[in-house]
Amino acid sequence: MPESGSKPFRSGYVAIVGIPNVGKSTLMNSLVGEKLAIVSPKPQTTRNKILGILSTDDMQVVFLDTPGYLNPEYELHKKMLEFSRGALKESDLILFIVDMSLSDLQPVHPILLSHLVEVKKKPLIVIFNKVDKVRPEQEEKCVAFYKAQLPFAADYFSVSAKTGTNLELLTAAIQQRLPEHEPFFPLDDLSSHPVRFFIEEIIREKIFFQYDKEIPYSTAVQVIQYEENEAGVDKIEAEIIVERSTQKMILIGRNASKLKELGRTSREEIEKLVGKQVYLKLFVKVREKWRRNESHLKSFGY
Ligand SMILES: Nc1nc2c(ncn2[C@@H]2O[C@H](COP(=O)(O)OP(=O)(O)OP(=O)(O)O)[C@@H](O)[C@H]2O)c(=O)[nH]1
Ligand SMILES: [Mg+2]
Repeated sequence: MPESGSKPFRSGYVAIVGIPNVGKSTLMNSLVGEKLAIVSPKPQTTRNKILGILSTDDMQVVFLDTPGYLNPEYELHKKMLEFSRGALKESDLILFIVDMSLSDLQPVHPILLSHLVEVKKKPLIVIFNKVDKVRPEQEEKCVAFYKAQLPFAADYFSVSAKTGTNLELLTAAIQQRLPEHEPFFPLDDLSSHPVRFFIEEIIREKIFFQYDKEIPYSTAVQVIQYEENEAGVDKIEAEIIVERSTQKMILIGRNASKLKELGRTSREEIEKLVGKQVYLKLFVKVREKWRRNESHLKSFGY
């Protein structure tokens, strides 16, 4: 076990949960100090449980970013809820995130509440996010509302995942509540997902930014080929799966202009990730109603 003077080494799993779009992925990225989870202004960006690791001299926090809680409309949503529930079960500590900038105060989502009840022995920290966006009156109202709903919470923090306000305080509070344990991962690891997973997520993020309406929600991405070339450019082939041929046409665009643009923005970020030039080829494929189909969901990693 790493030694740090007389301080015991602390290590544990920390689940980050809440409804969509409240800033869960932004918070994990800021706490870890690296962009691991994709972020977009649209809800339901995150679909998996995403692991991000923060290690210091005397602690290792294994964050589990999760899909936002919602009322499930199809099988994919049910899988997303199971990822979130799984994260809660694996965790030693729970961060429940609230978006203070939302104009109407909503009670804790009933499914999330039921999942929290299942793990009620674990310490819960309520995080009031987007403090940079709200006036003090709104902050006070929001804090009072959720404190009344979750009086058993171990702690409460107002933070900005985006600007970093109060994140040091939050990190200290997390450390205090982690069990004494040796690190679960090598200290310089940032995550445990393979590079392919991050490449798929990067392409999905670019789709969230480039397309509207149902397109981002009807899309899955799979890397089907990754050919490393020591001396030259790595070759990556990825499939974008949509539910209907009309969506395929929108994705590709006139003269393939949209797909080219998607390929360019994705490639630029993938190159930053792998630290070298890559050649990225995108294919678009239709798999009718894949979001409702168990075997498709499985093969696309859900
Ligand atoms: N102003 C402000 N915006 C924030 C803050 N945190 C997150 N955001 C923005 O809120 C939006 C949603 O952020 P995400 O991190 O994707 O939210 P999420 O909770 O992971 O969303 P899902 O994955 O869809 O459940 C993005 O546009 C972020 O830039 C914050 O502290 N302040
Ligand atoms: Mg997210």
